[in-house]
Amino acid sequence: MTSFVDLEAKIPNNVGLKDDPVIRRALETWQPAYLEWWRDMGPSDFKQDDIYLRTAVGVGRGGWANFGHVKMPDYRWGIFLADPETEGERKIKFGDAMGQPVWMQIPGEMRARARRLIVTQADTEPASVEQQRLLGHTAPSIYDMRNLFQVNVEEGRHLWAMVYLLHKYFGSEGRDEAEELLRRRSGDPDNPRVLQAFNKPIRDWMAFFCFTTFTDRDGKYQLAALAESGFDPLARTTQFMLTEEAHHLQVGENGIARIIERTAQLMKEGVDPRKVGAMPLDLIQRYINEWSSASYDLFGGEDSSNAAEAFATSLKGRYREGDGLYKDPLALNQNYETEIFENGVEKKVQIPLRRAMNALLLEAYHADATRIVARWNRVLEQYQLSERVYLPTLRFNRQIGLYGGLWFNPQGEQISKEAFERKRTEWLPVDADYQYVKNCMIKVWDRGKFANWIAPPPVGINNQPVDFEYVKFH
Ligand code: BYC
Ligand code: FE
Ligand code: FE
Repeated sequence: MTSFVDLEAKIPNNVGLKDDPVIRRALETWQPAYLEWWRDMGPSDFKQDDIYLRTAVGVGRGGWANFGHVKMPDYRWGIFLADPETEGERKIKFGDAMGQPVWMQIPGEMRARARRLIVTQADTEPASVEQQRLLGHTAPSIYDMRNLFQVNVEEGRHLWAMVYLLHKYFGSEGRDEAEELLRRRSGDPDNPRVLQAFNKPIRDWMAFFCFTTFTDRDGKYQLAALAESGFDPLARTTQFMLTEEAHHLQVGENGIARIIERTAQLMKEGVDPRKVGAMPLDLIQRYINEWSSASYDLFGGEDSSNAAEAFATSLKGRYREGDGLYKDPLALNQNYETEIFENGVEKKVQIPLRRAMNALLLEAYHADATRIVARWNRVLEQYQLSERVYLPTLRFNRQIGLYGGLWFNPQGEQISKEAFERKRTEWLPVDADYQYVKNCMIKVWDRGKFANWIAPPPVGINNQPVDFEYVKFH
């Protein structure tokens, strides 16, 4: 079944806004507030410049990847839901409602929980744009600048995707939440964003690439879990968001790979990266440690009654639940085994499986991130260097969950607070690191030119050459 895509509307959409005047008017009222937020909190400057962006104009093959030069404030943020996979009724694939047809409206008893999940998801999108708003000024190339802005406009679209759900299915409470989403600010002590990692500063491009690798990857896993939802509009919205998310993850993975490549070239030539404004591996490692561990916390507690409820009510599934990966779609009468630490002694515990849904999702995430780090190490291998980067274990530097507030080394061995503090400057970035990286962030905006700390990409965007004019300055 293919939906009709209305591109002429004030708000491009494939959800039939034309025939839904109440919701259309509500969203058209929210639109100026959104644009005002974008002007104030979106990328600072560059508003008059033409950026080579892709814009979603449909959800079918290729439809979401239309490229052209656009001024960011003119970007066509639209509302797109993936088309239903099959004709007829989709059935719920997990939880207590398993086997029932998916819901086209949100059942009353699930309203509060669903709204909370949607607001939490929604809140991360504008937060990341706020966190990244100054990076354009120090872009290492116009190719990278374009990628930053592409990520930013799509996070803006993700906010639209969630705000549509709030307006359409959650009445006046949903409208209030949509307004609040434009009022909270990343890092504002009085009115912060909901989740911790979205209040951390993204100070520089190293942090940006780590964020898109590790924090956007939380997005991939959370969206995948929501894409299984019994609440059909949520499932189809998040399915479409995932197609955009893949690009954000590529930007991160390739960004760090290119930094490592530049560093490897210099090491091979016997040049100390620090002497020429490139990124030494130990510094890259500290950034990896910082952003991976901050992202682990985004999964919530390993043992969580919230997670159990979200699964039981068929609102949030496991990763690829619908692909039949799991023997028991009800997740009953099973335990998840993990280790806890009591008075410094490691001991095994059993968590009822439904309560361990956050832990399961986090494990899938960690396996994925492990593969990414292995690919980065292949770059070092290619340069015949013996040094490697690593991904810290799930226990390292946690604030939330079973290991929150305890002290572990990156390999996961429990250590004293004092031992951690002695090693802190080895494991996590300190002010001197931030200062060094800041000094390296010199803008390079000539076509086809790249800052000295990052290798050029092997190919350009959408079959364009690497030295294409990805940003036209005015
Ligand atoms: N920071 O039961 P618990 C993305 C709270 S990223 C602050 O253990 P639960 C993107 C929690 O709210 C994807 N608070 O965990 C990436 C709860 O509070 P209450 C975002 C936290 O609730 C890059 C209490 O602690 N999407 O898209 O099962 C760029 C106990 O929590 C944190 C989603 O997160 C934290 N890290 O899990 C742009 C999906 N962790 O109820 C975009 C929707 C926990 O006691 N959200 N708390 O007041 C969820 O599924 C869940 O809310 C969470 C938390 C997985 C986040
Ligand atoms: Fe997003
Ligand atoms: Fe993203």
